[in-house]
Amino acid sequence: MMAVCFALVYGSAPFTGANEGLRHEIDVTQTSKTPLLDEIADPEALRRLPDSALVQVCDELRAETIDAVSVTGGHLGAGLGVVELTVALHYVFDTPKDRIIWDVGHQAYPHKILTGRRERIRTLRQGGGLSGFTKRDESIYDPFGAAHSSTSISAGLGMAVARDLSGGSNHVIAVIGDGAMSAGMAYEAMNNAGHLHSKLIVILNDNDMSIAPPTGAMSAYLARLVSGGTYQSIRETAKHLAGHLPKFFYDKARKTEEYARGFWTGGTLFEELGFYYVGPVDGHNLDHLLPVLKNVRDNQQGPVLIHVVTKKGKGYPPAEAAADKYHGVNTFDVITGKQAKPKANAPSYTRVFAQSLIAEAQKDERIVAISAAMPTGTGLDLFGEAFPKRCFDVGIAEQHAVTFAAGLAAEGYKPFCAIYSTFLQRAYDQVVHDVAIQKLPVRFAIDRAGLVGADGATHAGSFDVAYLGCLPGMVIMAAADEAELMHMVATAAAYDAGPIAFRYPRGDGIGVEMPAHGERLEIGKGRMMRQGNRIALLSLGTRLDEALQAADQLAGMGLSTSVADARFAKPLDLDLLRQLAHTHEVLITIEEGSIGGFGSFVAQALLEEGLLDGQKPLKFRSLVLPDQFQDQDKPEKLYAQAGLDARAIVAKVLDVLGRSQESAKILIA
Ligand SMILES: Cc1ncc(C[n+]2csc(CCOP(=O)(O)OP(=O)(O)O)c2C)c(N)n1
Repeated sequence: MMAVCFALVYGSAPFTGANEGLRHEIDVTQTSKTPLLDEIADPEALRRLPDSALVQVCDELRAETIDAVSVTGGHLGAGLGVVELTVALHYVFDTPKDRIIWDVGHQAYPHKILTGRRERIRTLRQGGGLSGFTKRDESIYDPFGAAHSSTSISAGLGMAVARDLSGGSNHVIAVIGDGAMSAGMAYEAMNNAGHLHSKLIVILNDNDMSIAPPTGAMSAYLARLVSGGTYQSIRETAKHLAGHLPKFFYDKARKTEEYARGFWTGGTLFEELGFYYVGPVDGHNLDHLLPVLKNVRDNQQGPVLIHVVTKKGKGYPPAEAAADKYHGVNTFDVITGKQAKPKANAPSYTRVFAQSLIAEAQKDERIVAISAAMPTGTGLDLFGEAFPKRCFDVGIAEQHAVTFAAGLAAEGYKPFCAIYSTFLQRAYDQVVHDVAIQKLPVRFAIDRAGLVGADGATHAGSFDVAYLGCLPGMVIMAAADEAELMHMVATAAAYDAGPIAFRYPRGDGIGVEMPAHGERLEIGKGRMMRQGNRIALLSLGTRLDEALQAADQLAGMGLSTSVADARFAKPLDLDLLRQLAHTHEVLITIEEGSIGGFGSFVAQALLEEGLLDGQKPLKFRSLVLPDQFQDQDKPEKLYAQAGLDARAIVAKVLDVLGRSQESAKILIA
């Protein structure tokens, strides 16, 4: 249905070039009016169609993907680029018995549509809806969940070895992008795969894009392969590979020469790692894709890497024309491609970070900035414009980013490592071993702290306070608003005694007045926001606003409430803690983080200080994220579920005071 609508709007214009061969041969789109996608309840149904129907399936699938994402927002460009590949893989391989593992998983919307999830595709990334990534408990066609990049080859190799150990015969296919191929994990996996010689198929989906244009030598190397500079003729390659391949394999390869230019070229690096390299193959041309995949399926002996060249955003002109190829989009108008812009009353935290850092860097030329493939997401694109030589995008390589920063710090530079909370998890040993133990003053700018909404559990910044707070010498700040973030950037710029981190959430600030410049905060000192005498709310981060609202409501109930902003999770402000503990009946901490973080540090300090076992015991509680992974939804809903909004804070206070019936009523209302 959607395909028909889209064809009406665009005619056949967006689908140029890709499958001209098949299109001319059978001309399915012109002769058939019956939509095919409606008949494809699962890949079995797809496999019952003749080859000649697949161009039409691709056209409909592309249109359906565009229409769905126009309603939900989400990742669009990556999925559009793999429409033909998705159809070809499910057509050639026997899924779900054969395993397809999509790296990152953000390109899997067409795969979801083909694998029984079309009915729910317009619930993508919504509360209770489909995940924006692959997810094991969502479908048997998602054999491995993802969202963080560069895991597919390792997971695929594990599955291939499991198959070998149990005497199975299924195929395992890992589809990984050229961006994801910049991460160390991919090479660790290939190195191991070459050694184990298990039958694993890696499809390198090379669209010459990450979220931003890819950087680094690997990207240049792939470009050289694609540009033809290293193309070899099949005969030369056959000679080169003689002795490595079954005869039948390159007999087939020869036959495909006329339509698969460059088939069996010398993919030297991959070959050195123990893979048979096949490609580059035009990933939008089914005439090329199908025989290559069938050959590999039927003749595979060990690990094979198929280098497929695609275009991010393929087939949707606004996406193809966009600088980011519509990597991630808001809801949009299908005809114009114009995206809805949420109204913002305040600059985003990311922007405030970038502008504050630029201001600091103007004063101090030792400040440098590092991003791991997220220049726009972290705001470092702005820093890079201001200081091109002092800004480094190292690719999807968080581990390297951190140790690279440590090296810069060791030589007296002031590196700001801007990495989302969730992605910094990958570099934990580097934070411990290369930074913290050596007391190197690396500044960690931790964006997307707390719950992030539509991207769900894989992207939630839940754990950084817990995993950094246990490290000796680490200083951790959390901004309560955008002005605080500005001060924290200044504080980090001025702090040279060791590692320092500051966290801030996704999205817009709350619209506070911005100071003219950032001011250095006293390390380990919080601030009183409101003075009361019975209840004390001690907030870390942007829950402060909810704590203040809760204090208003509590005051309305006759409960005098203090509110303090801790600013620092480490070192703790012990004076502030003592004062709150001595002068209040109830102390409650609130944070956008997991158990084991700020609340746990406060509890430990209260115990150590003997503040919980005085004559009149203090009633202490700690509000943290629940001990479960929360699926995607609107952040405010997730925080309400987590018991971290004003209403839940009030309910908690009443509960602590023994007024549990009133508390329950508030929570039910
Ligand atoms: C460990 C990690 N770091 C950063 C990201 C953010 N991220 C998501 S997709 C992406 C780019 C992926 O590029 P590529 O693999 O080429 O796939 P494409 O989107 O081009 O299809 C990045 C950097 C991530 N998912 N995981």
